[in-house]
Formats: sequence, structure tokens, C-alpha cells
Amino acid sequence: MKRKQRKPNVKKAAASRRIPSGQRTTSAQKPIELYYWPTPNGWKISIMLEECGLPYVVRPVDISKGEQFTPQFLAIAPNNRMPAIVDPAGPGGRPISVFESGAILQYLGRKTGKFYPQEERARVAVEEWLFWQMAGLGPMAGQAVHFRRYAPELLTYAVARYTDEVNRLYGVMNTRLAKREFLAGRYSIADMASVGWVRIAERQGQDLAQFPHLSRWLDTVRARPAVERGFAIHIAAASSVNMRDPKVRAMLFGQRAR
Ligand SMILES: N[C@@H](CCC(=O)N[C@@H](CS)C(=O)NCC(=O)O)C(=O)O
Repeated sequence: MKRKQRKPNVKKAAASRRIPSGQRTTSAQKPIELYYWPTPNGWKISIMLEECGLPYVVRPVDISKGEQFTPQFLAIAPNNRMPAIVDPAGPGGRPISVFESGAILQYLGRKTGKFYPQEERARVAVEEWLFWQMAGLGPMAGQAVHFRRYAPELLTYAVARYTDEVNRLYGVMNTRLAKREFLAGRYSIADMASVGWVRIAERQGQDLAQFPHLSRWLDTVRARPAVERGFAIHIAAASSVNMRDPKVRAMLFGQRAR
């Protein structure tokens, strides 16, 4: 049976307040600020916030215009990359900022006690697959997309190297998922970290028909309404970014130390 999807309701481009279904906020309860752009790394956190039912506001960071380099953003995300969050109700009731998607997922998992088990063996399994995504799948899939779609010339060796490596990683996930429903056994932040990348497998030169267990996992994860809501946050400016525009390319590619 198909469940009814609640569409995310983005009211303002600059700061849209999102209250997951079933949640009520009081004036004293300030929402988490999510510094976001709709990419596989951004989706990890919008999915987790939706899954946890935490109130949040979206602060778009237009990386095609260089907003990741503003002093205000660098103060919370010194690596000039989104996502980042500011939680006004951090430890001790004081605000805290967190950058790096893996660290944000762990923080929100600890804060809510959800999707990040406390029992040591279960936690180790989640961390193994979370770090595997952060250090392997994410960077390699990113490079595969870059050399396949954005490189100014066709570099056959680079395309083959990253496409093959992503293919190997998909094979690792496929084997893992042959005997488990989710990467760490139960649904967790490790699945949230990977789903956005597998969703765009085609752009990495991968055919999911080669990976039946991974395909089944993708369908299972995407059947969760919170996951689809996390994917659905609409930022109008993001859909019109022209990756051939030299100004956009200058922001995103070839950056060196500042
Ligand atoms: N390791 C970082 C990677 C984040 C990342 O690469 N974000 C990209 C978008 S997916 C970004 O902000 N790019 C801006 C830039 O390249 O200047 C994380 O997981 O948070």
C-alpha cells in the first residue's frame, strides 16, 4: 500500500521553517538551523532531521555563487562546505554548531537517541558503515560524477578509475545487504549517509541491475516518508544552476588555499 506523502512546504528561500508532522513548537523551542544545498551530502541531514521529527529551518547555502566562503558561514563550517547545523539547544542548553555530515549525523543521533544505537556492538557496526561512506563511497562517487559530467575534457583514465572504484564499493554494499536489511543490520544513520549517493548511481556510471540487494535496499529506504521528505526540500535557485557557466565553475572547481 502506498503511504500518503507529506510534501515539504518551503515558505521562504532565505529561511524556511519546517516542522515535521506530529511536532508542535513553542516560542521557547528554537529550531535547528540547517545550512543546506540539495546534494547527496545535504540530503543526509535533511533526512535525519525529518526522521527524528526535529523542528528545523533551512538556510540555503548557494555553493554555485560562493556563499560557502562568506565569513558567517566559515565561522560554523571552516571547510567551506555544506552541510552544517546550528543547534540553539546544544549541550548545557547553549548553542552548538557542527560541520561535516558524518559528525552531524552522530550528533543528532546522540541528541535524540535515534538511529544511532548505544549498545557497543551495534554502535560499532553503524560507525563502520558511516565512516566507510564518509571516506569511501562519498568521495569516490563525487570524483566519478566530476570526471564523467563536469571535467572540461574527457580523461579516460580518471573516468575508469573512479567508475571502477565506485563499482567495487557498490559490490561491497550489495554483498553486505544480501544477508541484512540495512547496512548495519537495523536502519541507522549509516543508511541515511549512503542513500543519496546510491540514488544518483547512474551519474556515477553504475547500473543498479547489477546489484539486486542494493536495489532492494534503495527501494526500502526510499519507501520511508521521512527520506522522501528529506530529498524533497525545494530550493528554487538550485534547479537553475548552469554547471557550464564559468562563474559557477570558478566557485566550485579549482579552489586553492585562501
Ligand atoms: N565531507 C564533507 C563534504 C561536504 C561537501 O563536499 N559538500 C559540497 C556539496 S556536496 C560543497 O559544499 N561544496 C562546495 C564547494 O565545493 O565549494 C561532508 O560530508 O560534510
